[in-house]
Amino acid sequence: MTSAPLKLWYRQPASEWDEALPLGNGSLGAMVHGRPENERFALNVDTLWMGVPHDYDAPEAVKSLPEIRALLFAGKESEAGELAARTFMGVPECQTAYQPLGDLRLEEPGAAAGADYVRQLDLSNGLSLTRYDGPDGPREREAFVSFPDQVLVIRLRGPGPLRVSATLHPAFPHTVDEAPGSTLLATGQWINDGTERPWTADVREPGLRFAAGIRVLEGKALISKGRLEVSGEGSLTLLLAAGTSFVSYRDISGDPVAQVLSRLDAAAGRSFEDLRRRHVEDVTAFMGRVALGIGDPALADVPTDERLERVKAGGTDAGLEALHFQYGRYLLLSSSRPGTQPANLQGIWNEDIAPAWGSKWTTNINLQMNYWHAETANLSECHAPLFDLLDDLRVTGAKTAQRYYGARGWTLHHNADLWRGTAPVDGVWGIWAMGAAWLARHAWDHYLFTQNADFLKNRAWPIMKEAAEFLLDFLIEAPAGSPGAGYLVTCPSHSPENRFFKANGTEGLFTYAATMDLMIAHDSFTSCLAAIDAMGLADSEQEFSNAARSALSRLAPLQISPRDGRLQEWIEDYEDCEPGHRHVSHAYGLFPGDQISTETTPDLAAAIRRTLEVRLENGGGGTGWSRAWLISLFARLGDGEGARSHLHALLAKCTLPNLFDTHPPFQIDGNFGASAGVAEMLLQSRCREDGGFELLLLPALPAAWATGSVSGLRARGGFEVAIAWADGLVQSASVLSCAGRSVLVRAGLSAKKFHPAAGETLHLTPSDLF
Ligand code: FUC
Repeated sequence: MTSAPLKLWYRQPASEWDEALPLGNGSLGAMVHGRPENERFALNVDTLWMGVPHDYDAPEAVKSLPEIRALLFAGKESEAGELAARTFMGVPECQTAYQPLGDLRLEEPGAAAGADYVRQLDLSNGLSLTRYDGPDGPREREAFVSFPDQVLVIRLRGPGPLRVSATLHPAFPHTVDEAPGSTLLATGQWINDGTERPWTADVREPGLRFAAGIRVLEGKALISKGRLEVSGEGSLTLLLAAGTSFVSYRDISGDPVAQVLSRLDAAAGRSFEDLRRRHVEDVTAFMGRVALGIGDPALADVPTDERLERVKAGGTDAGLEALHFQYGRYLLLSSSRPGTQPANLQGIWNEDIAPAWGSKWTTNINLQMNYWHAETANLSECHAPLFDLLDDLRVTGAKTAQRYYGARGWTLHHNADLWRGTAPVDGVWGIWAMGAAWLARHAWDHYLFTQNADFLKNRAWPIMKEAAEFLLDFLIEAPAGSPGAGYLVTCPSHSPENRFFKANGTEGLFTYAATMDLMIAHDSFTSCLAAIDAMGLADSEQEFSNAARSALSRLAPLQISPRDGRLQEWIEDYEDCEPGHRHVSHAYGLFPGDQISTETTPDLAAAIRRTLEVRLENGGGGTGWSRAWLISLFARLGDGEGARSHLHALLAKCTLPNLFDTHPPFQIDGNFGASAGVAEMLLQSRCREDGGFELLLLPALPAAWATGSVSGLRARGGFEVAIAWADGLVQSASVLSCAGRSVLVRAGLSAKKFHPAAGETLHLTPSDLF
């Protein structure tokens, strides 16, 4: 089956930001509204945040740790919480927010959305196109944000004289001047204008300086009264560049004007065709790696918002599910490129001065989910900004580990911002020290997928080992008389962001040994031990290995509730305050972790299934990301219908007209998590005890995708896989081995082992597999 064209398209301009279409190169973002007469490009730069370099740690926190622990072990959660609220919270108690840059607006008198109006975004090449009417005939406006050339390029074409008036509207105080090269340049500095920002630091000092400049590449330019007037015949081309004074989380002395002018100078030295070709080559090289052919390609002729409406009305559209999968790939490619900041809660696209949750990096699910599809959906390079962030957090998080827990290694609580804050913030529920170990799994996974030994040794290992060292020091034996006595537990702890009722009716959220923590600790130690094997460091890391092995054997066990068969979320079998809570943290061991599987630990897998069922019976999956997580979890349970029902619900209930995920409001993790879920439905991979790898072809294929094909998915062990299937059965598969690892290929109940050489492709037919 062929894949349908990868286009989002509409018959009317965007009436609000949530309908506009995103362009980006990881750093510069633009939301294209497609308005003929008064076009709006809502702009972002990945480093434009509130604030200045800042250390959030409460310096004396560690002094109250023994008392907090003693109170928690004694079951006095509220007293522990009161003490922690006074002594343990970051200073200030909230972090800073990601900020919008502002707008580029284009006025084009006489232009209108006629009967043939169309606007579209082509995911395969990152080009946006708006077709509308001009006074002398049809016009086209094409736009793209180039990674190779670091500029937004806009080209207008049509018959008759063309005239456009361009203006810049930064969101913060600024001046607009003429700069060399007939550049209209806006420069300014972030200041606090008094906007109320919930869950956000109240920063008073002026912050980052920024600049944005526009220049004409094609056409006659005239700068007057803060406007760039452009005129010509046939076609006009405009360039925009933007930047901030951010150099690193410790240094904001950069020169944004020099950055903008040098980018414009470099881009202006090329023709429009050259800029376009370089951009298209760059994007297609990534987007073309994966093809997913499911559904009816003819539905691509229906506008995207109409297709979505049909799904909301109960319709089935597997092709829209495939488009949404590819959109998740496109959005990561556009918001996370080597050298940029990682994708935040909104990727890079944010128009609000007070964005929801500060549009930060929330690390108790959201940042991780942003990268769940980076490896499987063949965008490994897009993972790089996360590892750069982790390198910074290793430094700030090492101080936090010392100051809060007197521990080695590094830790991270439930949020990070541009200033690499790692202390607990927002409230006592922010006292959850497991962010580092969870994120370290990404570095390990990057190695597993790429088999890049150099990355493992030089980048992943310090991140992983130091996160595990923190846990070795942080874990503490639960004292006699307390639940879990004699076992190693995390303390303090919290199961993100859930609350419980104890048997005596009191409500709590602050605790010790939340199940998720035990799973993350298990994950951290087992992956470190596997990494030591892979690097051949058994001798030099003997002391660490012994400590990790011993801690593993002493971790408090996972428990199944004797009352209802669910996996317990806490050390005791508490009642949930909110049984349909959006977080399913204690399902971590099934996905993204691999401690639990239907084959190796069937009882625990069944307990997680029961946990998910009870959540769902009580209204669970209520936010976009929560719904997206369910797709991967049901895929790991081998339940294709379950997985697809959540993908369908995500589209029907949590998706905006531009296919952005809505929490609500817009939050990008649901897009990324859904793409990861789709990949997980089609292909799963895991490490085997014998050092080889295992691939599961079509482990959770739903009836609605009975016939189809996929190519370019990546698997642990350095494999790239293509599968074609009909009536739910594999027809053919090809497995390219990049690293020459042995592999057990499984399809349904069959399993066959192969030993491909590096660079060899196994071409498998049903007779090879069954
Ligand atoms: C966590 C979630 C919320 C939201 C926020 C950004 O606090 O519980 O639902 O996603 O992060």
